[in-house]
Amino acid sequence: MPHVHDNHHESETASSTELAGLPSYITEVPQARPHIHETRKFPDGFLWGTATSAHQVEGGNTNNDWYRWEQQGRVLDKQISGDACDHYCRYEQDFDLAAELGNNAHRLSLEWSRIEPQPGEFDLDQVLHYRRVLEALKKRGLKTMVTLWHFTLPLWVADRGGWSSRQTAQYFVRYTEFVARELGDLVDIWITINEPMIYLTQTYGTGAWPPGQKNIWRFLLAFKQLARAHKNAYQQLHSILDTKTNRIQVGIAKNVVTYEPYRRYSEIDSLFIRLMDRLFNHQFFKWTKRHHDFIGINYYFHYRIKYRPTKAAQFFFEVHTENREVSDLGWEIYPPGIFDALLDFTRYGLPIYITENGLASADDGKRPRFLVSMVKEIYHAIKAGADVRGYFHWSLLDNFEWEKGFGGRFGLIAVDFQTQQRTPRRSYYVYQNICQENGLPHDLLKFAGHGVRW
Ligand code: IFM
Repeated sequence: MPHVHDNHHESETASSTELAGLPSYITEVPQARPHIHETRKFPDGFLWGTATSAHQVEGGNTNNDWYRWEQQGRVLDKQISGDACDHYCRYEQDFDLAAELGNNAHRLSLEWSRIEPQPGEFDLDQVLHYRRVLEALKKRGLKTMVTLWHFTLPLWVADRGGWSSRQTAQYFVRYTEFVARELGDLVDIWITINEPMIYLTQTYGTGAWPPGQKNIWRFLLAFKQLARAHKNAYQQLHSILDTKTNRIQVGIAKNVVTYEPYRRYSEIDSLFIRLMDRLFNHQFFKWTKRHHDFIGINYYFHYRIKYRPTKAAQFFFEVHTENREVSDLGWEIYPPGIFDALLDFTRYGLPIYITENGLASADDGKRPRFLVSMVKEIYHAIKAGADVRGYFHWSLLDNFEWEKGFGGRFGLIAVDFQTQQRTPRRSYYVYQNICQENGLPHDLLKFAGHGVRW
């Protein structure tokens, strides 16, 4: 008798029951299958990378709204980003570590406030800096995924109303045009905007991020403007950079939350999560139809939601995590959610990149298993029909985690913020194994548990 296990989602060899109209990943009946010792291979050309953002790693960003927020003591324990990881100066060393990791791609963001410190005035020295950064990646054989805007606004933009002002979308397109002309030759994949819904929730919803205005109207205004900015930037990038033989790829990085009713049989919880799914996960795409060449998914959250009509301040819901594995930040760890998200987003018929996925774990205790389990789910999602083209782990380095300061340690590489020393964690070597093999070797799978559903 063969040793039989690992049958979770293993539908590729399973026999199927025909049910008219339903997709094959639903109709195919998972069956026990013989033990496979080979590496679970990913498609050729799959991108394996890590992701960072300028303000979180560079250091020395003093011309944006986050700097001012930090100076006002609005970050946990009044921390400031300061030198952060000093990546602005140490990027060569950091990219050596990314290359040694076996990565073939890297996602980073440009700091708008450096490139355009004053309205319409562009700083060519900073452009040259980013040119060197992108060249450093190319030199190491890494493809570049570049985010134009990752949460920080130049002070002059913030002072003119930020995203709740109609002008900001125009400023953003002018900045996009400049970057496309100056750096377009070094960018492989473009992300216009990072996590619009998280940004809106944290700024005009909870007020934890600048400008810290809890205001539903501004929330909606900014929502519209972000969608407008993305559409215009998308068109601008294509009109400048497309050639007869090459159409560039432009998208966003969308934080996707998978939802589950906390009270399994509660109709109100179920109804509420459908509403949340629609608004949080899909509304932005509805407003920006035909302006995406791929779907970028940042996956961190699985919410077991209990609807609470009395909790307007928390958006009418509670998220429950009791008896669940959580990260250092208390976020539930739920790898099967990435499978569900990937399959859900096949509805757009576009290629998908996982533009972020990661875990806060200072002692790295949970990250190796987390990583293997996530990659396993992605493997199965691909087998079930999702056109996934790449995985970017958040993050290469420990970094400045916004209102939480340096507390959430997301790095495959630990950073000592006093000495700037970098120390690869155990999970760095686990990821290295995956990247070098372009897949999940059996030994790793064994270590995470073959039959895992987390
Ligand atoms: O650090 C953030 C990043 O800026 C956006 N996505 C989620 C990460 C972890 O919270």
